[in-house]
Amino acid sequence: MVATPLDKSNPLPLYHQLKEALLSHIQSGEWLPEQQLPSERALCEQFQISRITVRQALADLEQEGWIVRDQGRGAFVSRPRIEQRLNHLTSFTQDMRARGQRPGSVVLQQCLVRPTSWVAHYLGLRASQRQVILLKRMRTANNERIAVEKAFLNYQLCRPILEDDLSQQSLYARLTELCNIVPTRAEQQIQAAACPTEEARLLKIKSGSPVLHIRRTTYDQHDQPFEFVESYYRGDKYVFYAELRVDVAPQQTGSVAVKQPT
Ligand code: 16G
Repeated sequence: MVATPLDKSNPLPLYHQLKEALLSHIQSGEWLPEQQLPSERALCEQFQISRITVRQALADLEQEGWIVRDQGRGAFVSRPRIEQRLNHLTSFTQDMRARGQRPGSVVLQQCLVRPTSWVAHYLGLRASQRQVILLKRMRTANNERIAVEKAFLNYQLCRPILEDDLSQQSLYARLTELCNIVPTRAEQQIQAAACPTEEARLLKIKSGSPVLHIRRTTYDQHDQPFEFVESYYRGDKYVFYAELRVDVAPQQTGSVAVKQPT
């Protein structure tokens, strides 16, 4: 790395200038994901600045998700975030494979439970349908913990899933194979949240770290809801992508009726 000296007459604080300088190495691709950054001491010497300034710049880069710091080992360029397109219905397995990552699951709970009135509402259950399958899984990409998903499945439609081994297989694939359910559309709500304690423990992040709290209701080929999922995705690992288009007024075809004055 060639260190351009920081400009002490610049009104921008030195830590901010250093942060921008380091960021340019990441954004240009000169520093690759997982590559180690120069040590704090090396940065102090190269830029002729104090350790406090270096630490502040690194803390900002870490908070914005550009680097990860490991006490004792140093700072490393983060892996790229996983992007999910919002206009396509995909499974976690498909999302990860599309990015060349190895999907994984740890099944935390797989049992029958009584649905809360909200779950019953989202799944469109009648009062007589008193049981749903709860499938709680930790989702990983290349063995890294990415999300905790709590899926509630319509028991009548998804019965074989209760006994199935979902630690190595895709839920959506198994639903199609075992239950003839083809996930066809979904309604999804995404909210920024502070990670609750239990999920933070599972994801090995600090309680209160930024996460995406997602609720999804997924419908089959007959437009029947079969799953309601509540999940927490690590905010530093996941990005949702949507392509937006302006509404275009429908083209008028055929003749236009002109009202005659009376
Ligand atoms: C995604 C879905 C989740 C679904 C899962 C199936 C979101 C927010 N959630 O993670 O609703 O249950 O895929 O994944 O995208 P699988 O087929 O890999 O088990």
